[in-house]
Amino acid sequence: MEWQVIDEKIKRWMFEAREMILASFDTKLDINTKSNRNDLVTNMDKKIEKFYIDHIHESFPDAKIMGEESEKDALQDADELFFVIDPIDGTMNFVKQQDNFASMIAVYQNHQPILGYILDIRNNKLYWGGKAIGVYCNFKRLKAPQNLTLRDGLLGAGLPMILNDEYHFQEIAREASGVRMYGSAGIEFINVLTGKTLGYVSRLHAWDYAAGKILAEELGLVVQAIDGTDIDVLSSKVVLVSTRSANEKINQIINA
Ligand code: 2AM
Ligand code: CA
Repeated sequence: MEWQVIDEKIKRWMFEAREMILASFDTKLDINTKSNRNDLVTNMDKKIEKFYIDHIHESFPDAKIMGEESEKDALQDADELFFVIDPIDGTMNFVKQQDNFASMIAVYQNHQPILGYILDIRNNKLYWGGKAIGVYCNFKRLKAPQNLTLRDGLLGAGLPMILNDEYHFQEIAREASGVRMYGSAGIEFINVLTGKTLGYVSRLHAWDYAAGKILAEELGLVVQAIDGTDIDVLSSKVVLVSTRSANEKINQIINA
């Protein structure tokens, strides 16, 4: 199938989802916890995921789907198309700030990643693209970010990395110009894609990093599971996305 056919539909669904999410700010959210008190799900996470899944089933009846809140097909089950969905990424920010959250979709064809989408809901900016397509913010093509060294830029991180000093994170943080924590993997990936930060490291599920990985690699950034395992199995792991130069330094510190 031509990627443009899939692309046109996904963009339409995502901007429609954005309208539904913005409209929900005027309603009372139904909020529940999942794995811990900081891991939230709302009626909107479930509604948007169902909205995406219903459209996928209708347009691509044979596609397999992995969604954060419901369906959990595996990549190896897919004959042709495989969709990875995070309806609302940064649910805590969605609830507490109504800002700094994203909606994300990644598409695999014949087991290969082909398209990634991260929609910054508040700013109405869709970061999208894929292999041999390039990466765009809405209609503008993004340039590859500068290959900054760890010393010369800001590093995004998930809080447990710092609290538990995972993988010598405190030493990594001291080497960087500073550490930033935005609370949404999607927003963090956008910051790395646009060169606002030189990297991001956090323990993530497949739906948190699938879209960002496709876009980051297309821009020459390096995406790695920090324990050295294969990242393409789409399981939960500590993921590092960064400039090539910062990746080398961070691995040096981890393996010292
Ligand atoms: P989510 O909002 O889609 O759950 C926040 O630190 C970032 O990490 C968010 O992108 C969040 O995605 C993700 N995350 C992954 N696992 C998480 C967990 N167990 N609890 C809270 N956030 C988690
Ligand atoms: Ca989510």
